[in-house]
Amino acid sequence: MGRGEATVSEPDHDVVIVGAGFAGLYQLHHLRQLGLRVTLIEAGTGLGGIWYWNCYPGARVDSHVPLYEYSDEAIWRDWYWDERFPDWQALRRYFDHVDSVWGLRDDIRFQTRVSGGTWHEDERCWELRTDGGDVLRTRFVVLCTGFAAKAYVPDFPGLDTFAGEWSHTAHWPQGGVDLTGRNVAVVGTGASGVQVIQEAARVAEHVTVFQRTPILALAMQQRRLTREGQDEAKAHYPEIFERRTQTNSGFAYPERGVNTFDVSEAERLETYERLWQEGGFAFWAGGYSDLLIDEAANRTAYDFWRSKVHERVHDPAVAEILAPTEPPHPFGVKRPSLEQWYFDAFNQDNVDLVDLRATPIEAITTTGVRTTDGEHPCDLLVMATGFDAVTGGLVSIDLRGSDGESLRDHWAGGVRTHLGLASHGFPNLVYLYGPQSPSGFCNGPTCAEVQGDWVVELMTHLRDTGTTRIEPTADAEEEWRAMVHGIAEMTLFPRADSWYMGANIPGKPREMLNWPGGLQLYLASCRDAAAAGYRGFELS
Ligand code: N01
Repeated sequence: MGRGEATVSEPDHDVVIVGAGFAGLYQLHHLRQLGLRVTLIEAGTGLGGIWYWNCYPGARVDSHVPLYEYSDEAIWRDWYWDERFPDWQALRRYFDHVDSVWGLRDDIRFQTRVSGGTWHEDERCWELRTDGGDVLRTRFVVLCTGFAAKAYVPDFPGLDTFAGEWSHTAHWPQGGVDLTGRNVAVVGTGASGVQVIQEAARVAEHVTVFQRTPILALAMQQRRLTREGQDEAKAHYPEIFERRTQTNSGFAYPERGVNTFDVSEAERLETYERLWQEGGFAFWAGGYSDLLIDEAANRTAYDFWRSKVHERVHDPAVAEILAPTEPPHPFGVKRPSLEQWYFDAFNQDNVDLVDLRATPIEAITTTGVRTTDGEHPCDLLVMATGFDAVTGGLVSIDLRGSDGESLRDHWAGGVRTHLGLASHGFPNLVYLYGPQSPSGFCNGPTCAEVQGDWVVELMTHLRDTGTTRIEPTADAEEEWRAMVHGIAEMTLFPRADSWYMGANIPGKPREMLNWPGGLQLYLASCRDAAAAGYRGFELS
């Protein structure tokens, strides 16, 4: 590759990237600048990754701008948003703007899905296969498929007999589905469910919400943004972008370094109220340091949250299902989502709440959803049932490593990675936003840049040293895995059946799937490894 002394024949590509979201586009832009021959493969017809697929009514990002965008001034200088939390259409326009600045499309193959790949040791290259029957030969593969690339639809009996329309939120028809006047049923109350439910409540004739676990949703506090306001704010963008790389969540909330019981109850409640009014994830990521570690501390946050919901929901019985006295799990260890009028929707006559803990789903019928207390008719069934998150998208590509083992088999007994970036037995393959990396615990664009920069530096090193093979050792994997699990055990995260823990998918090993030690310790580990000549990797 490039300037170094290649020891083996050159494949067609230096790098093939999979996925045109924040991470993939960043890689394409920067790796091309190294003079590498790079192609990006994308299954959709447009840019944006998750924002291409998630086009259900109400889909909008839970991280506010400018934190949720690239830090490159060439991009933000001339870009203006209408809202603090943009919707999927605005995000798609943003990605088109990114393309107009970085000029990416010519190196992207759209409507192409990578179905599998085989490592060829003799030639030190990957042979990737696409669903269209093409083969690409490349020295390196960078998977940027995101943590939510594989939708999960529960195996409800009778789903195939449903006579109305149904869709998973992440497979929403690109042409849209009008909810006006429809009789809508929504299964699932995660981030996707909350958004589609509050939208449906405004226009549908009737909405039935099927809740299994209450969502501890926070107030979004959406605001319109003006052009003038953004012009003023742009003077501070460089500091803001710098700041987000120095936090543990990739946001820019000040990390207070104060524990919950270090302050009086009055001060604590004042702080909670201020964070609540700030909106977004401030209440989650900008509060007391022991929130996710100390159960009693956590309970104070839960009780505050619960009081906010009960203030808004008129029927106390409904409020108790949405926000029970006893927490379903500690606050914030299952991802909270952001809501605008979600809780108010339950005061409307056209919205019903079904508590699946009391009356579970038995089957989908031709005309609706049957629970143990009877049939709930609908003509549009929305599965907001989430994802085989973090690992699902990666293992659904049939990748065969140096000994012929698939990535799926390599992880069958639990995920093994080095630095959440690469796996033993899979040379020249890295994944961004993947398992055992900050992934679901880090603001997406921040992670795309800081983790992405590490990969770009790695590729620069390989190019400059003529290195044609890199693979993590089995020992390094074991060490990283032990560290991820050890840190997770010190937190309250294992206490929830969340996608963070792989616990939302029946049969999936229950384990911490994200790096739980914060972005700073993660970056320090990555940088130390690089400074020590890529410790934990074998290079040749
Ligand atoms: O998925 P989820 P999501 N019977 O897994 C329920 C990101 N995201 O698509 O909690 C009945 O959170 C399940 O119930 P339970 C964001 O990171 C971001 O909403 O397992 N119900 C749960 O209520 C988010 O965290 C944005 O008991 C069943 C729901 O389905 C992640 O994607 C927008 C069930 C799944 O919730 C995933 O969010 C959307 C069953 N058999 C998504 N199986 C924004 O940034 C599952 N459920 C705005």
